Amino acid sequence: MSYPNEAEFYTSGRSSNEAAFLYQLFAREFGTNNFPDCSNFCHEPTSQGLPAAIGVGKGTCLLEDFNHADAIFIIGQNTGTNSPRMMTELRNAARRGARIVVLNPLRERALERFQAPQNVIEMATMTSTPIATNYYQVKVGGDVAAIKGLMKATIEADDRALGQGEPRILDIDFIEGHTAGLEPVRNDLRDTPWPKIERQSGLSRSQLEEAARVYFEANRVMICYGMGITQHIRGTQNVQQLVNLLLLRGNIGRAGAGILPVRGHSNVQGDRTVGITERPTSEFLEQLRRVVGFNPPRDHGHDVVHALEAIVEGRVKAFIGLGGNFVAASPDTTVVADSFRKLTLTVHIATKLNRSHLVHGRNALILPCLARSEVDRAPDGTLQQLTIEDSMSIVQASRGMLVPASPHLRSEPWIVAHMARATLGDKSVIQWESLVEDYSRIRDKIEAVFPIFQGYNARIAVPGGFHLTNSARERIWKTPNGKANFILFPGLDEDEHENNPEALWLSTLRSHDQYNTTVYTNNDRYRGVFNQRDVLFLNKVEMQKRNFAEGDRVDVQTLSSDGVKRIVRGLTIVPYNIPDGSCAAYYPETNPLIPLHSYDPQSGTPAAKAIPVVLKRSLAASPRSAGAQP
Ligand SMILES: Nc1nc2c(c(=O)[nH]1)N[C@H]1C(S)=C(S)[C@@H](COP(=O)(O)OP(=O)(O)OC[C@H]3O[C@@H](n4cnc5c(=O)[nH]c(N)nc54)[C@H](O)[C@@H]3O)O[C@H]1N2
Ligand SMILES: Nc1nc2c(c(=O)[nH]1)N[C@H]1C(S)=C(S)[C@@H](COP(=O)(O)OP(=O)(O)OC[C@H]3O[C@@H](n4cnc5c(=O)[nH]c(N)nc54)[C@H](O)[C@@H]3O)O[C@H]1N2
Ligand SMILES: [Mo]
Repeated sequence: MSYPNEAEFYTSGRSSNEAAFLYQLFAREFGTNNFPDCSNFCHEPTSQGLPAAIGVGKGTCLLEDFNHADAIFIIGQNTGTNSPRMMTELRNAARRGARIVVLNPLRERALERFQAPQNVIEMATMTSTPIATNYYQVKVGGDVAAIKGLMKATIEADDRALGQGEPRILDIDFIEGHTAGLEPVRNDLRDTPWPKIERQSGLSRSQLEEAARVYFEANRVMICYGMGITQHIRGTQNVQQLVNLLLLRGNIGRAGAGILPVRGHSNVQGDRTVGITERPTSEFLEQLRRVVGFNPPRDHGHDVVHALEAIVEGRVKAFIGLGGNFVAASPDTTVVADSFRKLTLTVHIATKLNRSHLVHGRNALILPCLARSEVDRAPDGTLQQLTIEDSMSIVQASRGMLVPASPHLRSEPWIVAHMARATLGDKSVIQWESLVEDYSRIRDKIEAVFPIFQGYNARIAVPGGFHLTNSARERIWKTPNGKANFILFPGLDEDEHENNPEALWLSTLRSHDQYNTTVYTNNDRYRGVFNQRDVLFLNKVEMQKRNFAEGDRVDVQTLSSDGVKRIVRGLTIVPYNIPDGSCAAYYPETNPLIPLHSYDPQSGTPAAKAIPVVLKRSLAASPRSAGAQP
């Protein structure tokens, strides 16, 4: 391995487009494409799964689509806690009579009823708006089966309509004019028996038929989804099955319809758009070479799991983090932390101290930086602007307003530029100092590399910013065959632990009062959990089977065949309405339970939402588990 490839350049998705663009320039001029990125933890199944299906790796919806949809599916996403702004759209849609269908193992309160904090009448009268019209508690990891069930029921209804000479259920014009690949998918659905779908999804045939009816009786349907879909061994296939379902009725590329991956960090999508990728295309690299004047490395680099593997195997010397809390967010935390301590150099550019800063290499730098909300002045005194791109591909500028925490703080772009200068010296062909004197110069470079940013500086001057065009939204399919593709996922996986009566599938979740690895309080108000986080949600049937009572403490151990013992001790049982065979606990405390090798092979996203585990009565003296913290 060459020397530059012994460095890993991690990004957490809070950085602006400007900082992210400079960061990838720095790493590439240094000589590597090692870009583990927090989207690898998150929506990589979207970025990997959608291009083959619809020709773009992003969602196709805009906020205004919520005003036109007749039905909105919310799958594996805890909107009330993690996307509170979207609740306004859902509430308005519910009030005008749109059907809202939820697929989630947990009954998330805000998706059942929502009290709008801005609504004076609701707050004063303690009333609320019902949100979900249909709520289905799919088993943890049961989504492929559930979505196949929805498609099977839709196709069966179409077969009946055809037989009775009634109007078709499938959008035949759209299918014939715009898509390819339906036949094998249809045959596979016919061959997949209902009892198997029921067993794997945890939902009955009649529930799935009812949900399918909502789907095909609606004219315009949106599907929104989150980590409950992506963080699985089959994450990419999950995403593609959602597209299949939408394509059956032409629900992509029309107002009120489409697919909406609900993103996490404010700029996780933008960072990707401006070049943070470990697998750059040759066209992009060629364009970069023309614009910036150095020859970027061509070999593909590391994503998160490959970076982690390299770190654990001792093939890495340096880790640089542009934001984030990489060690705590990672699977197999205990092993990962030990390996981090063997690195030669760790560097963190951060707004807040966190656990990863303490799990450091032999040389360690923590470089505090300005947050985007803080005032950032150019040398000439003017306020600098930064831009980000949201889940709907809207690019917007902002200027920091708050007084910086210290007069000595520098911005992310400034720090990246000066790190680059210090590392690359005069050999560098980039005018680092000049670029960070005025960030509009960085935007000019971004525009020169990526034609979709044409007129960048002028367009962000318009209030509301601008929309990066999305071909699939216009029904232009940038796939190799020029069509929207149904993508076959043949059969259904067997549940490898089905015959183990002890086994449960554990999902790891966020509470209301945390932002990823930052825990603000130990409360999770919508789920009714207060003053504790060391909990395990389990239903009463599974509790009785194991002779557990509310408040009992258990050790949770991963079932895996690699001989490594992964255990988190002393979680308190909280009886909860969650399907049989499933349980849930909070992230990041339970990350030591996720084997590093347990990830979606197509996207590299760790399977944080379905870990096979067994429970043992705990002998641990204190609820804080010894094994849980690195
Ligand atoms: N307040 C707050 N907001 C945040 C964050 C935060 O930590 N706090 N994090 C940000 C980030 S980076 C992200 S990626 C997003 C994450 O936002 P979400 O995608 O909502 O993430 P999670 O809370 O991990 O869990 C998602 C939901 O999936 C459900 N679920 C679990 N397993 C399954 C399953 O097998 N199938 C199905 N269908 N559902 C399942 C859970 O019950 C939960 O409701 O939120 C962002 N916004
Ligand atoms: N088991 C399990 N594991 C998971 C998940 C799960 O659901 N279950 N979710 C995964 C997901 S979706 C994600 S996105 C990752 C999160 O992984 P990360 O993005 O690595 O983690 P965060 O907790 O968001 O990082 C918080 C830190 O970022 C820094 N920070 C915040 N804002 C800024 C900024 O503007 N600039 C800079 N330079 N630094 C800043 C602060 O120092 C803060 O402490 O975790 C993943 N891990
Ligand atoms: Mo995320």
